[in-house]
Amino acid sequence: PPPVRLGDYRPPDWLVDTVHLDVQLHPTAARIRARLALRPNPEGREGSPIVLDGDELSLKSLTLDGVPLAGTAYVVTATALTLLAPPQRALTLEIETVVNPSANTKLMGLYRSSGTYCTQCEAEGFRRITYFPDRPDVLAVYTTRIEAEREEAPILLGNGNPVESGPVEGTSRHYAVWHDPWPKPCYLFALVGGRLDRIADDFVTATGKKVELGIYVEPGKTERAGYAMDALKRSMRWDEEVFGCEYDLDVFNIVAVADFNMGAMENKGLNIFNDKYVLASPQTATDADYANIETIIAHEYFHNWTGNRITCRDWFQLCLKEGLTVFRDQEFSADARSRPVKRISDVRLLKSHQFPEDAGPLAHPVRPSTYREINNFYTATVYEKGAEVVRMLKTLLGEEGFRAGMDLYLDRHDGDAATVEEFLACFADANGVDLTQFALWYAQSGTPQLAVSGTWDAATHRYRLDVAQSLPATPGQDQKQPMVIPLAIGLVGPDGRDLPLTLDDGSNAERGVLRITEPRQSFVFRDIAERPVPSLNRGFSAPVKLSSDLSTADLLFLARHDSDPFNRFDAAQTIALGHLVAASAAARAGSDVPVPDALVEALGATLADGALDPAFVAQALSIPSEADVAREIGVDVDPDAIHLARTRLRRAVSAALAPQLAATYDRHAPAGTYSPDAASAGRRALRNSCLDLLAAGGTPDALARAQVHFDTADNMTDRFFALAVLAHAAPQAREPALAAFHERFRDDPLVVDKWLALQAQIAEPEALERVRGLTRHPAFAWTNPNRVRALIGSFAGLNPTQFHRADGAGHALLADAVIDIDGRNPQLAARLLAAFKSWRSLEPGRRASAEAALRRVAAKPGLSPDASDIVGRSLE
Ligand code: HT7
Ligand code: ZN
Repeated sequence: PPPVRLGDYRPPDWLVDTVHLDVQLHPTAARIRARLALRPNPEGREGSPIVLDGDELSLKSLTLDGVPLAGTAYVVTATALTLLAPPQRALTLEIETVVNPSANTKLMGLYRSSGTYCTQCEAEGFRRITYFPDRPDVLAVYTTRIEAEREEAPILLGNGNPVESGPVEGTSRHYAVWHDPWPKPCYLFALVGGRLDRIADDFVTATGKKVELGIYVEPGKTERAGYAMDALKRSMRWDEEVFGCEYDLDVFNIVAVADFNMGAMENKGLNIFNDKYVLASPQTATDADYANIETIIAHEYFHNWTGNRITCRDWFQLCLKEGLTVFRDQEFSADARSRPVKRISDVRLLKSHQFPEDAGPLAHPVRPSTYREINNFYTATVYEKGAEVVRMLKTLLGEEGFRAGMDLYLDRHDGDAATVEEFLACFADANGVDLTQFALWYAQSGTPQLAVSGTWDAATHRYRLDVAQSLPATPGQDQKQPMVIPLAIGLVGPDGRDLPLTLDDGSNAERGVLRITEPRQSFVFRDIAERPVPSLNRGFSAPVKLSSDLSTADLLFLARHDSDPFNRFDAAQTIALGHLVAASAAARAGSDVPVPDALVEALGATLADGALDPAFVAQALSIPSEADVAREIGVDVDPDAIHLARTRLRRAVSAALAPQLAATYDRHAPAGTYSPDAASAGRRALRNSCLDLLAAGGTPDALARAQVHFDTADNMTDRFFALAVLAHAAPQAREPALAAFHERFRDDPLVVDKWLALQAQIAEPEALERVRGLTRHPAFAWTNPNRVRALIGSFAGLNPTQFHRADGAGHALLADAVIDIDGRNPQLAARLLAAFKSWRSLEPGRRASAEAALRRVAAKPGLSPDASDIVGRSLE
């Protein structure tokens, strides 16, 4: 099919006011009767046919206003049901379809997960349930009657509020009716039927309305749902307090299922979750799992306003709900935990996932202008860069201006299917500003580069910053225009204190933010009596690649004194990265370069600073990843050389700081029973970082410490961290530890996923055979996305030396897996393929094997549109 283009958008020709669904659940033949009240759209084309989307549906009957339609009145194809010449007035269509939930391995539409019936409709899954105008700008009020065998599905859930339920007289079946009063697009439709346990709670909204809350999980797992419930209630309160958003139904339900293509889904009043992001107990979940649960519960809940009450006009506007909602969940977690640490980890995620996307063949704007397969645009660019764009809006407008814009957006567009332009207009109108140039952030792909240099004039006490911006060419975009970049800065005096930012004309850099709008700009600050060190892009105020003329000594100074915690962290990372790039080149040439004293000094000073938050110190101690170094090198990348350079650096740091690391480790011994709160998690993170760095030295002492840590751990965070240390650094201890861990958790699939993922990341040549062997392990299932992502996804995404093996076997393994998976679950296959996104930056030999693997996938007969879109763009 031809690509879909933003410029071709036309309003729908027909609207749907109400949808009545009667769903008879059955394992292989679920019957769906849909009654749609349609009317011509005054804004559509007059006299048009009714075109309803469909996919893998079996049509059983069709009536118009109660009269069966003649076979000549409509046409059914593989993708649509078209009523050729319908009367041009309000009318009722009744459509009966049958689908096979058990055979639905794509996990889109109505499917079964461990026997539970569930649905996934975003982006285009509703058309796999019934014929419908499956586009987000058709909003209707839904009433759903669900019927099933009581034995098989005692729980029946739908969107909105429960209306009635009861037995179907004279049968073993029962039913439930749900009504959702809020008009919604069909991608937010959901139903669930199954044998599930529930934890219940309630929440009283700001205006005093009581909401019944339920979290449904597989039988026997309710004890693991408590943290998710707590996170949900905190999210509901936060959204009232920070954005004035109150919940709008009598119930809010969450269901956790084991087979799910993504993290979770924000269906109105009935969120469906990958169980990985609901279930947690100290024995089975790590601190990172708890943090993810908190974030994702919040994210899906926040969609109730940003996504559901205000939805997207079309799928090009995806960032309107996703970027904004990620921004909101980031802010929620920042308020719930440490703001600086949250910012550091969000930026690390952005740099590791979005920057490579922007730099490779899959680069696309935050709001793309064309797509072949919308499922492939649920990307780090739309989500994470989309959130950064919203954050920049806040930085430019200030706290109050941003809130005024949000208030206007929530008020003006409640009930709408909106666009990015409409979103920006609210901020422009509320603040009396022009955001035309800002809108380029949505349209231009690629990561802007900022080159900054500073000059201090001792005679005039002036300091000048020269800033140049550029944006590299990206696929389909050769010519770029300058962006508006909010550059938060500080000028740090020799005593470590920030100097006043008074510009030459007497004005102040508002809130410490410079507005970069031109290709080249200079800013002159006055009354600067001593040479300052500039702290640039504080808090990562703009998602740019920044280069500066700061010396290592300047960076070291910032690492010690910057009042901005993000830049304190970043300064040491910049020193480490600079060294690793040089050391990788040296390793490739068969030599070595000494580790800069400045780096060891910076890390040592951070470790020694008792005033710092342990979670911050843990982040600061992390040496940039191999992927970070590869990205920095950019071309002709040799993963083996990078690995060697990084291993050497970690060993050197370990040797230099061993006594301090051991002392810090000892000082952070657990006190009391496990709690997932941020402060306790921070202490564990620091203790584990110390253990990791100590073990990088490979001394018998350090490895013995890791073994004790593993043997005595009383929670999953410590146990799994120690297992990882042993698996990576202690080949002799590896197998017994892995076996003991598996033995203990063999019946717990989410923990087994950790075990699979860890083995897939071992940076040794045996990893490939190990991964192959694990695909035959009884714990592994090609049909479960969590298992596949844990094993195959971790190998391709987190084991650069082995995935990019010089002999091409790693690339071949991924190609084989994708070819196999694609026939069952194209979305999963396409997501795995994205591991090739930086293939062009590899050295020639590896580049050739990556290309061969991609071409082999491309040549597979019957390749899905999902996978063929990714290989096509990757090879362009
Ligand atoms: N809005 C959802 C995105 C989504 C999805 C979720 C589950 C399975 C398939 C899916 N396709 C798209 C999740 C979110 O971002 O909130
Ligand atoms: Zn979302």
